[in-house]
Amino acid sequence: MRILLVKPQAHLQTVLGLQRFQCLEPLEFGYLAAAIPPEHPVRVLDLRLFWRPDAALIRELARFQPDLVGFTAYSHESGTMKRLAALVRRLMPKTRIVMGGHHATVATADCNIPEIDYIVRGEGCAPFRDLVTALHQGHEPDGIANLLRTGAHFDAAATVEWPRYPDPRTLPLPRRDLWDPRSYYCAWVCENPRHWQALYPPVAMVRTSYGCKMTCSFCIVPFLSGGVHLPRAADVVAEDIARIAVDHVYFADDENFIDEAFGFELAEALEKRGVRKRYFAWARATTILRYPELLRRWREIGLDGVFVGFEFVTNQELKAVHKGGTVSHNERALDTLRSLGIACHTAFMVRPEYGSGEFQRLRDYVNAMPPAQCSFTVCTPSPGTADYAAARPAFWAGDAYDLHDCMHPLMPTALPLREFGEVFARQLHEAAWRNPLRVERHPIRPWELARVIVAEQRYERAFRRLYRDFPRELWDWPGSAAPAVSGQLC
Ligand code: B12
Ligand code: SF4
Repeated sequence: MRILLVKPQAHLQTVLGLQRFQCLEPLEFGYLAAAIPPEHPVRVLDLRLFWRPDAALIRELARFQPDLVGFTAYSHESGTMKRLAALVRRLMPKTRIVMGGHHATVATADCNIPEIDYIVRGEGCAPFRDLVTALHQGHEPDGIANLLRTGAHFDAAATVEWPRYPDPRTLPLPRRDLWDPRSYYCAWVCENPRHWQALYPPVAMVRTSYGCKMTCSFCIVPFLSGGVHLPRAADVVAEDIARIAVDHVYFADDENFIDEAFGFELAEALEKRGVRKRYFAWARATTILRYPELLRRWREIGLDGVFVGFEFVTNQELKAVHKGGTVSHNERALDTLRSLGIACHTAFMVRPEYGSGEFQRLRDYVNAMPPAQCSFTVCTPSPGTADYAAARPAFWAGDAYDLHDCMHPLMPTALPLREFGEVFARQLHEAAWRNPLRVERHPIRPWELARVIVAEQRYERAFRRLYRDFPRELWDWPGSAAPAVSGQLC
């Protein structure tokens, strides 16, 4: 079986703008490739890296002649993924097509189209291995857990339950030989950078655990993980990290430090092996406050930055989404990180119903904060959550998965849409000046400085033009009285 694994390129300028700051490895394919018997040749085609992605796919199909093509997609990429699946079907009618990843898991019925043969929900290693084995033996897969056939065989009842994540200790070490590690990067911010330290180093991605014990209502993770945090074996993760060719590691966990014992165990395992890398992790404010010693330990072994979901600047809003923390927790977590010499990436959300007053409040708050890297998204419940089901009747146009990038408001905005994007862009612009690298005037290599300035400009422009992704009649419509629009957005 010749297997081609394809990651689509996003169509939204907001996501492409974000990609100018970070583009991380297609780790999902490293796991899938490691799970199947080695006699099957596998190639990874990451279309995010191409100027002309369709042409790149056509070229690769002609060269490699795959028997099986696998696509992955977040929801905002689902339309592109379907279009590419149709292209593969047209050019290579005998090639089987399988779809997996986040969108396939949370919106499985949306992937039940003639251009796709199989859908894998949840963690993909075991179902993918069994699918490859069945096809290799010349029969259609049947009775494989979390694998659905499409069309007449589509089993809608099987999509009702969430797929349970397997014990991460059963997962293989991901293959990292299928892509060039130098193609992946992240704008790397730290509190005390070395002089002329690279701003855009090559970055690898590692998952040390899966899931989260918390229940924020907009987030899909509690549904997928059943409210459980599942770590991999510490020595296996240490081995995974030790094999990585580059020096910087971005963790793909939902929450890195929520399990204190595992956090210490992994730090020990890394130190014992003499692994010396720089790390970027994700953690809740409450975790940072609960386990400052764990953060200190990780600082010692190379933790440079932590992404913290601040979400909102009022306790009322935090309570409404069951964040389980307060504004004061956020502020103290930021102080704790800074006192440890760890950079804090503070992530805020705005609501579609924000007017000028709420945007001003957010601006004032951010401007009064100690220096921190800031990012902003639009609070958008994930497909599959109860919040999503509750909000859906108010969406501009049904599910609109193609706009689900947590940057496009899916519900009518209080400000006219054009103004919403403008105010959002201004917020990004001002917050960029709060970045520790700027505030503390760390020397940056001139070409990297130019690169980040262009990235900021493009990202802001994407928000200024965000209204163009919506039908024209919505562009200047006062949000509160927005008309119901049917049909496809974007
Ligand atoms: C790390 C991460 C990122 C990284 C990027 C990772 C990358 N390689 O590009 C960063 C921080 C940049 C990021 C950005 C964004 N992210 Co993100 N991200 C995650 C996170 C935490 C882990 C994803 C991951 O890489 N896991 C590690 C790999 C190994 O696991 P996996 O992807 O799940 O793959 C397994 C299975 O899904 C399956 N599988 C996957 N693909 C395929 C394909 C086939 C053929 C098969 C058979 C199986 C299969 O098998 C894989 C192997 O185990 C998830 C949360 C989560 N728990 O999934 C959110 C998540 C995927 N992100 C999300 C979102 C919304 C975004 C952003 C739009 C947010 C924003 N506005 O900034 C951007 C979009 C970026 C983009 N370019 O598209 C949402 C997706 C919601 C949705 N319905 O699509 C999630 C679920 C977060 C959430 N809580 O809602 N993200
Ligand atoms: S938002 Fe973060 S803390 Fe809340 S449930 Fe999701 S992963 Fe856990």
